[in-house]
Amino acid sequence: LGLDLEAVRTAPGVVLVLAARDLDEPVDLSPVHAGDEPIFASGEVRFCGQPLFVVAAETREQARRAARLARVDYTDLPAAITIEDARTLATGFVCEPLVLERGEVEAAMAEAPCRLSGRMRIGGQEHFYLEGQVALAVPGIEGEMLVWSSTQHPSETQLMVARALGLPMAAVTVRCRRLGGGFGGKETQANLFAVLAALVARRTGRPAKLRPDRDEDMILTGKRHDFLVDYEVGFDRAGRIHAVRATLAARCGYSADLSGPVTDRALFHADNAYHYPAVRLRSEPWRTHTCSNTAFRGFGGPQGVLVAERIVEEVAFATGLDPLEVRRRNLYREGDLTPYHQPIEDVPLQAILEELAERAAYAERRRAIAAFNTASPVLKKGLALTPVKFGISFTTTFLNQAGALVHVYQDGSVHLNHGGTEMGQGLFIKVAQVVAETFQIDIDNIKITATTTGKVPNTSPTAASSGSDLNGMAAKNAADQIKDR
Ligand code: QUE
Repeated sequence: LGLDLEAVRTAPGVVLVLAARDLDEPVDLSPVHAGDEPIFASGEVRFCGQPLFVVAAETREQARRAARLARVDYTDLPAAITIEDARTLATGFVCEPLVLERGEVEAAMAEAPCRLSGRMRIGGQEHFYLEGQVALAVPGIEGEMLVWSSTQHPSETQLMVARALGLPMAAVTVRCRRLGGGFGGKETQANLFAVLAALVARRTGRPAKLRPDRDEDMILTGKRHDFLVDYEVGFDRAGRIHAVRATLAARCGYSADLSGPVTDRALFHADNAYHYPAVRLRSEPWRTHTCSNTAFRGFGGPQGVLVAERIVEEVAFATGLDPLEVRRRNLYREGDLTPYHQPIEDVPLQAILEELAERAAYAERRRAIAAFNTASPVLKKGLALTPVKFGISFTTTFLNQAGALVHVYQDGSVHLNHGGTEMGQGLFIKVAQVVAETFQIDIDNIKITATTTGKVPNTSPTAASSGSDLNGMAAKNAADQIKDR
């Protein structure tokens, strides 16, 4: 109903206050669905914690104190907080649902000797990167902007800053030496802080740094998608699965962000390592009035895998078979088709699983645990051996590319730069090892330098289990070319 920022503007140390109405053009932060993610709420607040304005002051402490002085008048609207709420209020989807279908699922389900159905809830998760979100924007000559950002996706941060400032991408440089952890939480979510810092730097002509406190960071930024899954499985007394039907409903939050590819990937993993002879899987990417959920290690894959494993455990319970036996009997074999119609080739699953079961003494340990549990009324133990099929690389296939820039100087020292970001996973060392191996030199001769959009353009995010493969090959390609010359 109203946003009164007078007390904020006149607070000690305040240099600038910007709300939606102060922007020349609306600024949108949506990575995929344009117009879906305004930088500031105006008129309608779509989740508790959505940014309303930014305040710049001489010190961080002054800015934080001033921000508290805003006066906001609200009227409550019906809110969809959970997936069930979203269904009741019919808030709709943030993007198109996906359906994966193969075989005659209705017939196979009807003809299966046994059937069971269930519902499972999979919780979300906060990334809890040790270093919080942070950005520093420094205005340069002729409208240029240099941004240090804790981002897993410098090229997208560059694009967002350029759009917000009405600059060509060539006038914006985004730099990142390393992140204090990412886990998916800085793939798109870093953009907000970088763009806010850049907007302030542009207006004031001064460097601007934005570092939210942990609580603000947690309230503002997206998390792992929680899911509500309804499933039905047809099977026989030997524990063989005949048919699976499942709906994977996800809480996406107020905007699409990466929820499309996340919920797609949940379906791509809802078979885990098992052949479903007939299958129908559907995603429901629900819009809710909560923070916009985002990439998080596995990117929907873990949620999908849990569905398959719950089904296996239910079948084991219903048939009285050991769950490992149910897993064995349903493992993919050469020539099987996945729900996404990919033929399974070169499948080592069976051999790996048998070797692990043998070497880990699975059967003996299960027996020992059963004996322990019989004798122990309160403390209980458990043991599972679970295979995983995981699809590394981006489902948005054009993102499966990388670049590197390698210089060899007169003294033989090597300057290595590539498009990946280092966030504690050891990527920089791995890529340096590739270059050292290619040149047949000691790794001490290689200087690894900060990731910057000024050296390698148009990079993909460091994500999708692909950072080492993509950037390592780009660096190898560069080193090979230099060696050939
Ligand atoms: C893991 C993934 C994907 C990912 C991030 C991950 C993935 C994918 C995208 C994606 C899609 C569209 C975009 C974008 C990223 O991100 O498969 O920036 O515009 O398609 O951590 O598997």
